[in-house]
Amino acid sequence: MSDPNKSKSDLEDSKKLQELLQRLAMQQMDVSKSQEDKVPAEHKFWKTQPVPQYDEVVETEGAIDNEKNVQEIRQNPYPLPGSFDWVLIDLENPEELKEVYTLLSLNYVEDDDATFRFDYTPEFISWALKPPGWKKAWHLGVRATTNQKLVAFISGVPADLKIRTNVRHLVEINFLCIHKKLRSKRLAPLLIKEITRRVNMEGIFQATYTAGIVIPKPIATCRYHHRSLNPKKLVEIGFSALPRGMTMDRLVRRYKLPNATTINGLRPMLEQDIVSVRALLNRYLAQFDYGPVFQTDEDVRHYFLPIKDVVYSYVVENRDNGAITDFVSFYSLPSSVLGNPKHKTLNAAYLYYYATDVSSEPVDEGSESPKRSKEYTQRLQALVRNAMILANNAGFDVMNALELLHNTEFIEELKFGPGDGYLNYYLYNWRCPPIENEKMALVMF
Ligand code: MYA
Repeated sequence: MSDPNKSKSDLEDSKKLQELLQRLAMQQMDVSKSQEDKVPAEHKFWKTQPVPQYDEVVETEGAIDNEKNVQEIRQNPYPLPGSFDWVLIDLENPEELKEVYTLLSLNYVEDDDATFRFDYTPEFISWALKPPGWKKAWHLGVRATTNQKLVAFISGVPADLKIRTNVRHLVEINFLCIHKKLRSKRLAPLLIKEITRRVNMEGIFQATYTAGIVIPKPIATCRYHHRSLNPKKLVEIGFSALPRGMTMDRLVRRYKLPNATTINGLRPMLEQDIVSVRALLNRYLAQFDYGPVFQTDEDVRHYFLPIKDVVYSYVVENRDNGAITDFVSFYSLPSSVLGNPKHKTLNAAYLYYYATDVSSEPVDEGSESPKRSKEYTQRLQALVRNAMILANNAGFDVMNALELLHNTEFIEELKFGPGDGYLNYYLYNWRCPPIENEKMALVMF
């Protein structure tokens, strides 16, 4: 006969042990205190997937599961509970695009206090999910059988990612969303398994994705930093607080920017710049351990040619010889301000990719934190400061930047402040030792 008390205490012991292991693993991973409460107690789903578990010390790099032939892959969709159906969303159809927009605008990522919720526009969603090589098979939805309402979504887009010395052709998974009324019913694992199957059917076996939550097992964790452009509005909506002893006037003065840009030859990127921008970006990004490789001009055209209210890109053209020496970009991702009587939308610009021909080689080789040349640091500061001026002129309230690339070269100097948010980076079916923030160069939406 079983002893219910004993089994309870066994259960508690094993739970405690697991929590301890997780805590230890997180210490190893350097997960900050504020991240700890984002870690669920156990991972019924993720422990079955080809990802390293928290206690695995990853030292080698490579696939976890072997690649399969198409015939070995499950041919039929995973069954959904009775009242739901899989659908492929046609994002070229404005009505279906609107349905995805509505699902996300009401149910996608919120901050911890439910004050802000991402409000990706239809134009943005269409841009983000239809890069060269996109597939409708990877725009996967779930509809309620009775009224055909779209209640869940997950997407993948093809990408080429440099992971240390390898370049993998894989998918970026994003926009996983389940209607608020259908949460905690284990629908997410089904969406993930079904998109995995559909990606595998195309001969791809790795994915990268980012999330605010901690699951097994991040390869990097990057903090968000915020640079106020419209400090008064940011205080009014509770995005930032008026520091003690500071008046609003002083705060406004602290973040004031000029209207005119300061770099000679800085101008919006044009069609004619695509080839040069591609070369410059690939050259610059090659120094990082985790970042995109732009394989074709079409990729660069898609991701960087400016689209109003979506993506903003600028080049610096040398007026003597016409060479493109620098590049900087940001994208527009508004958030709904929830329950504020005065403001409905927070207009946020997210720093995207940048590149320069000024050498970023450390000038004091061997020291623990590499110091780069003054010329390089000043160049990055000027580029991002000019991006801030342009974002401010375009009506953005804040510029956000992750702690990756060489962003620490300008974050403090340009008055970015550390935020509460962290973004964890993951790989599916690819072992990879942890990567330092300043070797990370992948910016996802
Ligand atoms: S990140 C953005 C995620 N979206 C949101 O945060 C929007 C608001 N939230 C929701 O819509 C729901 O809460 C979601 C979970 C849908 C997130 N990534 O159905 P459940 C695991 C991975 O009961 P729900 C983005 O889009 C969770 O740990 N797993 O939960 C990238 C648990 O598993 P386990 C997640 O709350 C997405 C299980 O799901 C996430 O109703 C990358 C619970 O399921 C998350 N963000 O729904 C996806 N959140 O028990 C992975 C929860 O094991 C892609 N879970 O802890 C993997 C690669 C696939 C392709 C491979 C190709 C080769």
